This record gives sequence, C-alpha cells and structure tokens, in this order.
Amino acid sequence: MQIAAQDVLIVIDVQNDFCSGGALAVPDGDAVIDVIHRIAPSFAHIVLTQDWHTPTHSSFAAVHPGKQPFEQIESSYGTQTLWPAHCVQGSKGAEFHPSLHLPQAELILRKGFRPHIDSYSAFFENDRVTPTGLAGYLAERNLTRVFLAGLAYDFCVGYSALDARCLGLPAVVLRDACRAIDLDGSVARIEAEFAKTGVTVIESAALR
Ligand code: VGL
Ligand code: ZN
Repeated sequence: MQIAAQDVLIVIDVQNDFCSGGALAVPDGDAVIDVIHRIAPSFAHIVLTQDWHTPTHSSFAAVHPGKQPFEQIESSYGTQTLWPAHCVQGSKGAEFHPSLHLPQAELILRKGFRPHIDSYSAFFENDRVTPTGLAGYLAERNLTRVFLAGLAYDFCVGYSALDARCLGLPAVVLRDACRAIDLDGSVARIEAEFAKTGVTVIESAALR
C-alpha cells in the first residue's frame, strides 16, 4: 500500500503503563516500538496520543467499592470495563515509553481526562459523541487517511479506527505495529467491527 502526502500515522498510547512493568501492561507491548520506528520515516505526518486520566478516574476499579479490575459496570453512557489505575496525569506511567523516539510528531493528543467518562478512541470519548478535537485538527490540516499503530489493538487502536470510519476517513490498522489486551474475546469483537465498517488491517511490510 502506497503512503500519500495526506496520510497521517497515529501512534496510540505507547506509554509506560501499557508496556512491560506497567500498571496495565499489554502482553509484548514494548514490541510495537521497533516496528513503529521502522515505518515512521515513511510518513510525512505523525500524531501521538496519550491516555491521560485523573487520579480517581471513573474507569479505575479502585474507585468503585467491591469492584475488581477487568469487571464491567453500567455507566450513563453504556457498559464500561474497569481497569487498574493507569496513565494518571503527570505520573511516570503516563509518560511515553523512554525508547519511543518520534521528535517529528506534530501533535500530542491527550484523552481520558474527564473524570466521569473514559476515552478509548482518539476521536470520541466512550459516549461516542464527545469529541477530542482530533477530527477538526485533521480536517483543518487536510489529513484525510489515517494509519494506526500502538496499544492496545482491541481497545484504543481499535476504537480509533472505528471512529475514523464513522467520520468518513479511510482507516488502516498496522497489525504488527500493535499488541492486544485480548480480554474476553475483545480481539474477535473488534475485528468483526473492522470488517463491518471497512477498517483495513495490513502488516507493516505491505507499506511502500
Ligand atoms: C487503553 C484500556 C484503558 C488503551 C486505555 O490504550 O487501549 N485500554 N485505557
Ligand atoms: Zn485508560
């Protein structure tokens, strides 16, 4: 697949807490870094996202009495999975992995900072209507096709790809530049949504 001038690589949540030793470590999460470094020079535009939660964020199991991480609750905007506390604003865990080196990135987009709503997607919070501002940014800059890499394939990468399609943007997920949490069939579920909405999944080796 040929990369074009109006393409943007969106690198999702390559933060300490999603890498080895982190609070919500994605299995083999660190492995995405080398792949991302290999493909990054092919892109004229790169955006990074950063999961960025308040200390008592409503997606944290610890703020719900009797609840454990990875259980689900019903919230005002639908079913919400509860997570271990992670990516707290200003913490070490919220910093980008120290090996991630993308100084050419043009935007760092933070998400998940509203205390009462989680945000997997880089475009909309989990109510699927509250915008992060990224759609407007890409539109103003005439960046019209998104390539996605990072963590986690079945959550923040996946929902970002689905929302890109909702916005009418072609979306390409670079499978080997992602790693998954795979919680109760979440990989199969997101891939079914990819198929339904027209998200393309390719290996990074297919980029030209
Ligand atoms: C993520 C769960 C909670 C992700 C973020 O980056 O995929 N997953 N917060
Ligand atoms: Zn989070």
